[in-house]
Parts: sequence; C-alpha cells; structure tokens
Amino acid sequence: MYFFDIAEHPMEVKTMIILSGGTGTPKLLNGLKSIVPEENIAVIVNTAEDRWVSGNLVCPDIDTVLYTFADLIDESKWWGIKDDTFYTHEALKKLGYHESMKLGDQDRATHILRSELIRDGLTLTQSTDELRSSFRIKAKILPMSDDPVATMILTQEGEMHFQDFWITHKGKPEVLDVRFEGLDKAEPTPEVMNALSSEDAIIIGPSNPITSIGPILGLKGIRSMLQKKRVIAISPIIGDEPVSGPAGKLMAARGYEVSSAGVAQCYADFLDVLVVDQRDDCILPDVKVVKTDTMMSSVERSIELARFIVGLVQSPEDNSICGN
Ligand code: GDP
Ligand code: FO1
Repeated sequence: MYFFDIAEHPMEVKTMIILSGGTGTPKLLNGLKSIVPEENIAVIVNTAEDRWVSGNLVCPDIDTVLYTFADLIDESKWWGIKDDTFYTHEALKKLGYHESMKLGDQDRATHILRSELIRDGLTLTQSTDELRSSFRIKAKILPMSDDPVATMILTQEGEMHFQDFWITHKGKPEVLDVRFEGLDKAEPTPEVMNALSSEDAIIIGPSNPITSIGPILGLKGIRSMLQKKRVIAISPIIGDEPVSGPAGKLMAARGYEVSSAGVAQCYADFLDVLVVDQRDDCILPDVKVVKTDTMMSSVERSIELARFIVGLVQSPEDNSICGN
C-alpha cells in the first residue's frame, strides 16, 4: 500500500502493475512516478525488440523505462540518454563499421554492464535489477521473459528484424505480417507472474498493441491471467492514427481497424476499461469506455493522465467519468 499525492491528500491506493513498451507507456510512467511512491510501481516490459549490437545486448524498451525513472531519458525522442555523445558510434563508422542502431556513449555503458552480467551468468531479469539498483530506482522493472524473442516484420522487400524495419528502412516498406521468433518457446518470468497475481487491477499503457504489448500477451499464461483481472488499457490511437510510430501500419497488417475500437479488439478476451482521448468518438458495446485528455505533450499532462488512471484503479465503481 502507498499514499496517493502523498504530501497533499494522504489516501491509500493499490500497487500499479503496468505493461509497457518504450514510448507511450514510459510517458505515462513519467507522470506516475511523481504522484505515487516508486516502490509501489511494477512495470512489465516488452523485450521482443531487443538486439545484440557491437557485442552488447540493447534492450530499447527496458532502457527507456530505466532512463525515465532515473530522469535521464531524452524526451525529444523517448530513447537514449539526454545530452549523450556518440563518439564510439562515430569512431566505429570511421573504421568502416556501421552499427545497425545509433548508440550513445552513456547508453552503451548500460548495454556493456548488462551484457557483462549476462556473460557472468545472470538472467536478463537479474541484470535489469542490477541496473535498476545502480540507477537508484525503486520501481520494479521486470523484463517479460528471460528467453530471447525477436520481432520480425514481413514486408514486400522480405522479412527483417523490427529494428531494421524501423531504423534502416525508416518504417517505409509495406507490412504484410508480423512474427515473434522464439515466442512459442519463451516463458514469462516468475517475477512477472507474481506481479500480475499480486493485484486485482492491471494497467496496459498506451503502447503499440502489436509489437509492444502483443509479445507480452503471447507468453504462456498471460492472457488467462489477465482474464481473471480488471484490466484497464489506455489507447495509443487517437481517431484513426497513432500518436507516433508504426502502430497503424502494424495493426492494419494484422487485420485490425486503426482506431481505439481496433485496440479494444486486440485485448477483447480480457479488457474491462478502455481509456480513450476526449477527441475520440469511440463507443464500444462490451467494454467500458472512459474519456480524458490522453495526449502527453508535457510532463504536466503525463501527471494529469496518471492521476486519472490512479483514480480509475482506486474507484472501480465510479461511472461519473464514463464516456459511453
Ligand atoms: P515503442 O516501443 O517505442 O513502440 O513504444 P510504445 O509501444 O510504448 O509506444 C508507442 C505508442 O505510443 C504509439 O502507438 C503511440 O501512438 C503511443 N503514444 C505515444 N505518445 C502518446 C501520447 O502522448 N498519448 C497516447 N495516448 N499515446 C501515445
Ligand atoms: N531509433 C531510431 O529511429 N534510430 C536509431 O538509430 C535508434 C537507436 C537506438 C539506440 C538505442 C535504443 O534503446 C533505441 C534506439 N532507437 C533508435 C529506438 C528504437 O529503434 C525503437 O524506437 C524502439 O525499439 C521501439 O521501442
């Protein structure tokens, strides 16, 4: 238990368990961490966009969550460390070696430490916990799995890793399908299952339902666990477009409408509440739709949305904010 708005309005609230990718949900976490004590936040993070680059394991979504809690995130792009330098990346280029991801020098230090720990025998969960501790973060940051999963995008130009699709090809090729290599053999970690079973309400942040939340939901036992919970999701789509990134293209390739209704369809077997933007005219037959300003264009707006979500978790029966 912790206190909401601790200094001003002491009020007991529940622990926040949140499923996350690497942009939309971290923006929400940026607000949440200033209204609830960090130790009562647990984030379950997608690892299907991870990739070994220049000898080290880059975990873009985990790193963005780490840097968000550590107040280091570059908020202009929501990846990497603010004011980082790129000397090593440029030096490699001069040697004729082109890295598939532009890695900052300080960001690379995170990848080096993680990879050393993994080479020493730690799991991804354990190495993430070491990094959490080094950054003096109190929130739980839980990789969805310790087993490798790779998001592969099937395009008209052939199949490629998500990072090649997004960085090298700038997200331009037409997408035919999405495949998660290794997901059938991957297990969710005990830490993830324990976090999910510890609370009645689970939050799915405004993340890409296909490539960020999709791999987490594809792990054995996650969907059936969520079916027993009160699941509140925030839509990453406003009207017929995502706020940023390739979610629209990927949803369409998977046969979903690019809309909040399409997001609800992705979560149809367990979703209880969908939070949509106040500009969205989404009405759903089987899901409670609530409306608010979900555009997190500043930390203040992230805090406002986080406050709204904490209110929903706290007051399951309050229908005054229902948009239906
Ligand atoms: P990724 O790992 O970088 O793809 O990051 P996520 O999956 O966590 O987030 C990407 C999604 O966040 C996109 O589909 C965006 O539409 C959504 N998003 C980004 N900023 C906002 C915002 O301010 N509000 C809402 N509602 N969604 C957002
Ligand atoms: N995105 C880019 O568009 N270009 C890059 O060179 C790039 C490098 C990069 C390095 C570390 C990191 O953690 C993320 C990085 N990203 C880059 C973002 C990344 O491709 C995706 O946005 C995430 O995988 C989506 O979660």
